[in-house]
Amino acid sequence: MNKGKHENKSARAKASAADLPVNAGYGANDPKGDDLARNAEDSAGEFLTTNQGVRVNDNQNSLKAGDRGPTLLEDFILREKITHFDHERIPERVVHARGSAAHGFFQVYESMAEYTKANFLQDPSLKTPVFVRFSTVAGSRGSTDLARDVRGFAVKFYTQEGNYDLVGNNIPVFFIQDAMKFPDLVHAVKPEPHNEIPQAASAHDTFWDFISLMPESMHMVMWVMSDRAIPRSLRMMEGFGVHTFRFINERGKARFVKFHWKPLLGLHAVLWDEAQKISGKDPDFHRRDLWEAIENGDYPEWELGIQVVEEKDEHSFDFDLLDPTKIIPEEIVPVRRIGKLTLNRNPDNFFAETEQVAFHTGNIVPGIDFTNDPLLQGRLFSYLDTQLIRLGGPNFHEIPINRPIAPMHNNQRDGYMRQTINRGQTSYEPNSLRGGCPFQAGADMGGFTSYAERIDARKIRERSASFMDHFSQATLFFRSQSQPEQNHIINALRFELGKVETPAIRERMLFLLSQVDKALASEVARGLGATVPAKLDKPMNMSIPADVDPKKVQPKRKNQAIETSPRLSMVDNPNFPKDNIRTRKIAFLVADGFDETAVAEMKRALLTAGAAVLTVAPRLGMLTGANGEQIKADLSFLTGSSVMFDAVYVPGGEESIAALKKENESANFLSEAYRHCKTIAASGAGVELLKNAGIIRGSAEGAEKADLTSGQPGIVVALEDDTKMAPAFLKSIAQHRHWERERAA
Ligand code: HDE
Repeated sequence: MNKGKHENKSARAKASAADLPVNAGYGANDPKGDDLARNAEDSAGEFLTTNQGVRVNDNQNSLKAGDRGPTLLEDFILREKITHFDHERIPERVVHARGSAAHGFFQVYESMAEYTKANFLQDPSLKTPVFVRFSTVAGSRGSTDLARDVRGFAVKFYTQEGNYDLVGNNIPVFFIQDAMKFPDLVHAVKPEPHNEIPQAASAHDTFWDFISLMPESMHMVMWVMSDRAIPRSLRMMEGFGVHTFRFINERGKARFVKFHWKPLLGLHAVLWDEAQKISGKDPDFHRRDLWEAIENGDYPEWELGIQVVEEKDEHSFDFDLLDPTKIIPEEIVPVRRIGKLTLNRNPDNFFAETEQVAFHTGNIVPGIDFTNDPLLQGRLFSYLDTQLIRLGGPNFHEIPINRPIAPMHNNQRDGYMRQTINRGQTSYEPNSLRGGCPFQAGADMGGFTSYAERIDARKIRERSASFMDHFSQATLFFRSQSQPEQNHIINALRFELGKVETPAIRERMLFLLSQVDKALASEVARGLGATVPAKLDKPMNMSIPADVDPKKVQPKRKNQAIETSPRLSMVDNPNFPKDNIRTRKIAFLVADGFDETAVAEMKRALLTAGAAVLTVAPRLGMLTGANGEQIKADLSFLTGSSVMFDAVYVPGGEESIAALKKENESANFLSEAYRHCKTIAASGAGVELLKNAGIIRGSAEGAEKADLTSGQPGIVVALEDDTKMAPAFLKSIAQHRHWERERAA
């Protein structure tokens, strides 16, 4: 009888998966998709019911005593509906509350058996399902996507050996070296406790107060003040595992490993002015971009990179491999790209999947192991613990998005919301009553064995002396940036410290910055109308135990193997050639009377190169071209804005340009795109609109005809039809931004 019941259940599960609309995305060869389908529901063609399955006849009115009478307590339908509603919220994540996620898969390029026995890294034909959640750190669940912040990059691999979570960030280092400081860091960056201001911003006193007393944070501070903290798209940023982990192969040999995610669309950011404007125009900018890319079939892709270090080389660097405020420069240990992550399916339900997914650094599989990085060690405790309060009990592993596709059997029992109906008399081990089941797996049967690292030490509460170089890599990062990127860091610091109200905090920060780079500190000071102090009243590092002599724990620089690392820059990074415009968004400014041929030809060229084109016009509705052809206005100057685009094109058509000239917004649109260093193109009468916006001055006809540029970088113009125009425009967009213009400005 039991067997029959079981069969019915799986038949029903199959039926419900099959009933789902085709676009639900559960494709063949997607074991996690199939697993999720067991819980998916779609009400198409169904009656409305209560949670008990009773059909509801009236969903408009509560049950009352008479026409205008009080509502009756007996109204179980109303009570059930309202009670459920009252309990719809769960606590948001204490950090990384704002996030967006997608499903996909990972495939290794070739077997990594030499380094690791992890099953999902052996067979290039194996597609491992993944769920990836991107996030900001400081803001609450409803905060803007474009806050200056670190981005979380958390990947759950549903491997055949169990779930493996690589819970990383888009910045390869962290603010602090020891988990003990994490609550302090987070309290400092979150809105201030007395007035809950500001939201999703580090630009306030408590954050910089803390940082100014924690010199170990200076390397991370450089990254967070750089353009890395305001990505153009979640699809265009790197990811990093941050800590050093271990790979273990079948023979038990261990090596150190650092993980990287390299975006195939390149590495791009927006400007801070743009970020702030996007936060108003479209606070969901990153979430929308990720969602739309996947809906359009432009599946985001990253390559998984590894830096491998032999155990014997553990101490051969000028930093400690266990220190999470340090990178291994790629010039010293190159990154080998070993596989590809593709995101190809949006979640069906934000709450069920993106909100309820529970990542945990402790979720590892045989072949991967931890190191003694003190930040990682603390995380190993924190992630499981936080889910207990956030998801309400110990059974969150049963929530569909969290359950593994690998079989799961143990003697853990009961607790709130237990779903599994464990059969049998025993819930302990060893047992004889059930033949010892479930039984332990030997290492040869895939049983996890921890790496037998030798430990021979005293129990101490101390920071290793090998962790004390807080500035060298901050300097390396700053000096590896191009001039415009350095300017952005300086301006970001001027902005952030400019919002700090306590002069002593600014002063301490200026002193710390002077330890990174003297010119950086004096430039920031100039913007703040302050001077860099020659010394501090108190020791630099105030994050020290009560009984330790502060002098003993002050930062010490070590000689560095390299002076610059081009792979730390976004502009000059040899890993990311600026050679494509895939999925970039281009605005066409048009009005009635536009030049149809120019629009059609430029659109064709852009679409062929994988970009997206949207028309922006004085009003919505259909627009009629000079020869009577019609196109739809996708956005008006009210609903569209230049900050939502990567480049702008103004096609000709006398009437269209005359109409656009009358719109103040067209000049704003263009001058903002110009200020943000974006590529702007115009053809025929369209060139007039650029003149109208003050982008081209006087008559530039000679230059325009000669080289299709106005003599200014990123401004492509042609007075007459010119077949070279589209290629010139495309090449210019691929550069992403033309920073020379910023300097000129
Ligand atoms: Fe986290 N972190 N973290 N973190 N973290 C959380 O877990 C924590 C750290 C990261 O999309 C929390 O489920 C401690 C570094 C990501 O759901 C919590 C320490 C890195 C996410 C937590 C760190 C991260 C989190 C909050 C220092 C980059 C979002 C909610 C010892 C390598 C995952 C939750 C998602 C989330 C603790 C430091 C990445 C409280 C104690 C370093 C991407 O458990």
